Order: sequence, then C-alpha cells, then structure tokens
Amino acid sequence: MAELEGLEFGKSDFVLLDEVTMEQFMENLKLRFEKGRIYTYIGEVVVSVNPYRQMDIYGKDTIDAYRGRELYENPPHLYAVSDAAYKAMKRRAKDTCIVISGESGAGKTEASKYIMQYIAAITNPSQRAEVESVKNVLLKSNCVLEAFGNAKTNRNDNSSRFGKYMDINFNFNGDPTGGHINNYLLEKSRVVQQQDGERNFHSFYQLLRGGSDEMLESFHLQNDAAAYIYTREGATSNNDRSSHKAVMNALGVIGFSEEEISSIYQILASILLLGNIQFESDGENVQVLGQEAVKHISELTSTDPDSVTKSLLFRTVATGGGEVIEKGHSEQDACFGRDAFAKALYERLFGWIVSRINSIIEVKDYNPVLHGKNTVIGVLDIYGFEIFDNNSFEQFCINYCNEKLQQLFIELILQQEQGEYQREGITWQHIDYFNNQIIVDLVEQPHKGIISILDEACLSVGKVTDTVCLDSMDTKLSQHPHYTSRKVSSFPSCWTDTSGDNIWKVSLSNPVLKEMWPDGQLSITEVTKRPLTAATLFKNSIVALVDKLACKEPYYVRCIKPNEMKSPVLLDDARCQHQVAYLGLLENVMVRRAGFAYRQPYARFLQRYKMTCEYTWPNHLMGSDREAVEAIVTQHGFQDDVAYGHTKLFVRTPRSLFSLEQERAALIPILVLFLQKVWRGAL
Ligand code: AD9
Ligand code: MG
Repeated sequence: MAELEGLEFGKSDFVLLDEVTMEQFMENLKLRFEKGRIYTYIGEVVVSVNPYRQMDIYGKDTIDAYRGRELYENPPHLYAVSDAAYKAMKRRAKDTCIVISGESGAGKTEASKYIMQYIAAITNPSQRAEVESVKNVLLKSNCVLEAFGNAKTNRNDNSSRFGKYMDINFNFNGDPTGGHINNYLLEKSRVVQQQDGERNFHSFYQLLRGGSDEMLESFHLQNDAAAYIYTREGATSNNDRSSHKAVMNALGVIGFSEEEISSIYQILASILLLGNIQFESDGENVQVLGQEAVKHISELTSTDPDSVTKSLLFRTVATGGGEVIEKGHSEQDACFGRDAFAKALYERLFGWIVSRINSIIEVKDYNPVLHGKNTVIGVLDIYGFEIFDNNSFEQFCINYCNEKLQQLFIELILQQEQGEYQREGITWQHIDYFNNQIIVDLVEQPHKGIISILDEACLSVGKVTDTVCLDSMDTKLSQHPHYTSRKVSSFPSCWTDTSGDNIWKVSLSNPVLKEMWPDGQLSITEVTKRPLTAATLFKNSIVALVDKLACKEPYYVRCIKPNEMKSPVLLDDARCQHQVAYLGLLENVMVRRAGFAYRQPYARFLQRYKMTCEYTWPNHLMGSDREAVEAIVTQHGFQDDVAYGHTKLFVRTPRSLFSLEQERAALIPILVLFLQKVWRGAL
C-alpha cells in the first residue's frame, strides 16, 4: 500500500480490490495507466504496464526516495522491489532474484536495465575504484548484448532474441564484485531469414552503417544493407551509426582487446559475405559461384580457401563400418549448409562474447573466510508466452520455459507465504491453486513426454517422417487432458540442430574462432556420437535455470503490453485481459488474499494508524506495540479478521484495512488544522 498516492490514482495494490474479478482488475489497471501510474503491486509482485513514453520517474531524486525504504512507504516502483531484493540479500545474507516476465514489447528489458541502474546507484557509496569498474562493466554489457542479441521485429523495435539471466555478486559490504550471464536460445534462424518488416540482428546494420570506410573496405563490404541477402529485408538508420560507436566503446570498457574486437567484426563480415555465396550445378557436380567471396571469407577468418570451398560443397558422413567419408552436396543441400554454417557462426560468436564478458566479470580472489559470504542477486529477462498464427519449434520452447517459470512462481509464492507464517508463528492454511505440473510433465516426462517423442524421431532421421512422429504423439498422449492433436501443423523438421557444426572442418588459426570451436576438427567418435537434440539441450538449460532460481528468494515483475500500436494513451482491453489471464495475475491476487492479504510490523502499523484510536493517540501507554495495535484493531471491530505474529500484524481481508485507511484520510485534515492551531498558540 503506497502512502503517497490518493485513491484518485486507483488502488496501488490489487489485493485491495473490493472483489477479485477481471472487471475490477482491468478497471484499476486502466485508471492507473491513464493517470501515469504504470506500476501496481500484488503484495510484493510488481505489475508493470509499458508506458511507451519517457517517464520522469527514474532520476536521482526517485532513487534517493526509494533507497533503504520499505515497499509500502512509497508508490509502487521497480526500485522498491530492487531495494527489497537488495536489503534481503544484504541484511539476511540471502541470495535473491528478480524474475521479469511478459510478452514481447511488454517492457522486460527496459525494466531489467532500470533495476541494474538502481542497484548500481545505491551501492559503493565510498566510490571504490575497483567496484566502480565492476559496475561499469555490468552496465556496459547490456549495450553489447543488445547489439548482438536484439533485433527489430514487428512487435518490438528492440526485441531481445535470447533469454538472459544475470547474476550479480556482492561482497559482505553489499558492493558488487562481479557477475555471470547465462543466455538462452538465441533465435539464430534470424541470421539467414527474417519475416517481412523485420530486421536481422542490430550488429550487422551497425557495422554496415557505423563502420569506418577503412574498416568496411578491409572487410570487402559495401555500406549498404540491401547488398547482402541476409540483411536486405531491413534498412540501416542513423541510430545504427551511433549505436556502433557505443558498442565499440562498451567493448573497450569491458576489456575486449583490439584484436578481439576486430575478430568479432571480421566474423560478422564473413557471415554477410557467406550469405551472398551462390552455387551452380551441372547436373552432377556442384560448384561455388564466384570464388571472390570465398577468398575474402578465408582471409577474414584466417582459413585456407580450399577448405572453405570443401566445407561448403561436401559433408562428412560416418559409414556403418565406422569410416568417415566425404559426400558431395546437392545444390539445395549446399544452400542449406551455407545457411546452417552462418547460423552456427553467429550463435558461436554470441556465445563467445557472453563467455568472454563472463571471464572478465567473474569474481576473482574471493576468500569467504576473509571476505564473508558472497551473495547474489539474479535478474532474469526472458521471453514470455508466444502464440502466433504460425507457431514453430521456437514457440514450443519458449512456452515450455514459461510453464516452468509459472510453476516455480506458484511454488515459490506459496512457499514464501508459508515461510513467513511459520516465522511469525501463525497457522498456515492450505490454498487450492492450479498446479501446472501436469503441463510441464506433458512436455518433459521421460519416455512419454513431447520432448522424448521428438528426440526419438530425431534419432531416426530418414525413417521417421513428421506424420509418423505426430501419429506417435497422438497414440502416446491422446489421453492427456491438455494434449490436442496437431496433425496439420508443420512445426517439426527443425529439432536436430547440429548440421552447422559438422561442416566447418577447416583448421582454425584465428584465435577467436579457435575459442569459439574448442573442439576444432571433429574426430570420428564425435561424428558418430549421437548429438543431443535442440529440444533436449534447451530443456536441460531451463531445468538448470529453474534450479538456480529455486534456491533464491524471488521477486517478480510482471510486464503488460498495453497495445499493439506502441501508443502511450491506449490500453487495449482484450489484449490486456489476455495477458492478465495467462500471467495468472487474478490467481496471484487470490492466493495473496486467501491467506493474509496484508501484513506490517507492529511499530509501523501503529505509527500509521495511531491517530484513529483514543488509546494510542498521541502516544500509547501500553506494555508493547503489539498491545497498542490490538487496541486499534479491537476499537475498529476487526479482531476476527487478523492474526498476531511475533513481530507483525496479519490482516486477512483488505476491507478491514480499507476502512482504517479511510478513517485516517478523513482525520488528517482535522489533525493538520489542530496542529496548526497548536503551533500558532491558539490552543
Ligand atoms: V522482447 O520480449 O525483448 O521483444 P521486452 O524486452 O519485454 O520485449 P522492451 O523492454 O524492449 O520489451 O520494451 C519495448 C519498448 O517499449 C522499449 O524499447 C521502449 O521504447 C518502451 N518501454 C518499455 N518500458 C518502458 C519504460 N519503463 N519507459 C519508457 C518503455 N518506455
Ligand atoms: Mg527484451
């Protein structure tokens, strides 16, 4: 409950709604959005609506107002949860995490940046140089990751095409000492193809628009996105020029060497050149059309041109006898291989950039005996549920990830409530809620889950067609209450995802490429070994992520996209209701209200409401604050609606508190008058 806001801004916490209905929820959300109140709580969860305009609520004054304060002492804000996560971490030496979710364009990445900026602003008051440098690297890493991992899509001009989880490490003083970034499922298909109106990753346009003439010349590039098949769908803008500068600067500040920076751009250039390579076939043999591009690629990647040509035209196959042979591509296979290679190069480049940043920001020389416990705040900015007209394997993965996170959300929110009740010595009442474990099982159960069935199909490529695979799914899963047959869908075909790795069989002398492909030349065992499928790799990474989050105290930011037009004035009812429903926000309010909707330490409760009770105003003469609080509660007649914890008062329904709030609001003007008279000596 925010103190500084009047009711004309709506209810600052959805638990205060008179009734938990979609109608009331939406009414409150809309009123607050119209009044420029983009944040609202559900208990400690922040619901955020993208304002699509610059708000004057992130400056230094606001940071100062939230620093060290409790959640309910200020209007709802990202800074308040950031501070709560920080305080819990510092005071109780607890690892915490802030999970930001919502659909594309809902404001997750912006929120994660404000959170990081807040944490950077409130730490290291003594300005120690080494801590400042860690903070700087952490903040600058956003700029680099956005350049290489974000793109313009039809839903968001700066859409993150990867999931990101960042741990920030703190020392016993509460100052950042380092961090670690995990990235998930980069949408590498974008490197070779984009939908109408979308662009490739920003990095390509930044290079083409912002790279100096000498740089572009040495890379054999023209400064024209239309000249390259991979980028011709989008256009460059002046922003790309300034961003290129900012990224070059950020790479330097983070600690990438000159050589590494040029290697990064050489690889980008190679990908663009690779995309323009065409093939011709005389019916028997396939040839690369135009050796010029091959020459340039081999020059840029310090590889031998013959090996590049060979990699483009042949693939390595393991025979039944364990032998490895070279098999010529068809023209179509060669095109497919070229694109797979470009995607693999970009994915490895992105992975390498992340791991290079990690090696720079990892906590070094930390001695727990000397320095105390090293604690962590994790920030998760990951794609929300996606439902399109045409859904692909990527949507399957993204939605599975969201089911896992939703499951964790419910478990942790309930767990957190239960923990608090236990600490305070209050009896816990069981709450019924929809447990989506059943959906998670449908996807990930061994042997009969969707991923297992996909894996089986992948491992028998050639023998199992899409239809056979879907038949098998129908047989195994038709009894499942949440399974619907998708026979008409065309989503399979892209589950195995290893082709890009197998074709690059040249010796790597470029140091960055060497680090990107630590396996170098594939040996026979590696060729014949069954690779893990993309689905299983993704599942493993999400299971690891959930494990990481589960052992931390969680804070949540649930982002809502108000409309499809990027308008700052429109809150589209149907679109928002849809998001409120799948984010489970009404359920969240109910869970919060089913137990005790509101809780506050006795002293704070007393301070706020003491003027509403004759026994506590101006000061109470009782033995303890708790007894004084009991007096207020009893005088207002809601003693059956509360429980007394060891340190806090718990109120079951918001209505009780609401009447107290109203009484307080009515009394304040009278008290002000009274005090003015006292000051003037009239009384
Ligand atoms: V995606 O899943 O990566 O496609 P996000 O990350 O949820 O998506 P993002 O944070 O990129 O969305 O926000 C989209 C755009 O909305 C931003 O580029 C801003 O123009 C705008 N936005 C979002 N949040 C704010 C805000 N707090 N203040 C002002 C905002 N503008
Ligand atoms: Mg984003």
